Amino acid sequence: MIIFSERVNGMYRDVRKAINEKDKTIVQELTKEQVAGGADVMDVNLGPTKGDPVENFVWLSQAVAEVTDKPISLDSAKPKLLAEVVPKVHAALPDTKLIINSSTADPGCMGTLLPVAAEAGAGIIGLTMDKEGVPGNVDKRVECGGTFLVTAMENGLTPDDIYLDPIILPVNVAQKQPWNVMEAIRQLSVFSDPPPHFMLGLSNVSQQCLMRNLINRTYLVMAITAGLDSAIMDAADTELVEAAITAEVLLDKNLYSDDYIKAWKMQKGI
Ligand code: THG
Repeated sequence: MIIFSERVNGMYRDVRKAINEKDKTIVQELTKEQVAGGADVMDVNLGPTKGDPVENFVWLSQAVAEVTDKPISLDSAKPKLLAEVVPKVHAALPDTKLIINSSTADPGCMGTLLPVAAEAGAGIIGLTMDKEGVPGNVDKRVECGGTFLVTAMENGLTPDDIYLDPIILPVNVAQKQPWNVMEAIRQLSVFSDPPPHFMLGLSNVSQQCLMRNLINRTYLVMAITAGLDSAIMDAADTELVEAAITAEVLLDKNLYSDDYIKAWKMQKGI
C-alpha cells in the first residue's frame, strides 16, 4: 500500500492559516505525524489560500522537504499551474521525487502535463475523466483510464510512475459510484502487465457523512480487494492504516506473522 498523506491541504483550516501566514511549524508537525503513521508520499494541496499559487506551492514543498525525504505529490486541479510549479519545485528540490496530482484523460490536459512529468522524472496521477466530467458509469471510466495509460506510456512513463484514479465521490450523493469505482479498477487491472498503480482520494467517499472514519475504513478494505494499491488518506488514523495492512495480509500481499503490524512498521522504519 502506497499511502499518500491527505493532511497538508489548504482545505483544512489549520493548514490554510499556515500557508497564508507562511508559518512552517504546523505544516512540519503534520508532515512528521503523517510519516510516523506510515505515509509514503506527502500530497500537498493549497486549497483556497491567498497569494501567488506558484510561490505558495514552492514554499509548501520546501517546508515539507525540510523534515522528510519522502516523495511529494503536487495536488491541483489546474493543469497550467502544475505545468509551471513542477519544474520550479524540481529545481528547488532536485533530490525529491515528485508526483503530479493530477491530469485528466482530456488530450489538452495530457498534452500539457505528460511532457512535464517526463522532463522532471515525476510520477503522475491520471483521473479517469475527460472534459465531460466524472463518468456516471464503469465503461467511460475504463475508456478514460485506458487512454491515459497508453498516452502516458507513449510519453516515456513506466507503469510504476502512473497512478490511475477512478475518482470516488461522496456516498451520500452518488451511492452507485463506490461499486463503479471498484469495477473500473478490476477491469483496468488487466490492461497492462505490469499494471499501473490504482489510487483514490479516499476521504471524498465520506464527505458530509456521519461516521466518516468507519466509511473510509470499510471502503478502503473493499477497494484494496478490487486492486487498489495506493490512496490519499489520513495516515494518522491508526485504525484506517491497520485495516489496510490487515487487508493486504489477508490477500497474501503482505507476509503474515503474529505481529504483522509491528513487522510492517519495522520494514518502514517507523
Ligand atoms: N483524487 C486525487 N486527488 C485528490 C482527491 C481525489 N486530492 C484532493 C482530495 N481528492 C483528497 N484529499 C482530501 C483531503 C481532505 C478531505 C478530503 C479529501 C476532507 N477534508 C475535510 C472536509 O472537507 O470535510 C476538511 C474539514 C476540516 O477542516 O477538518 O474530507 O479524489 N487524485
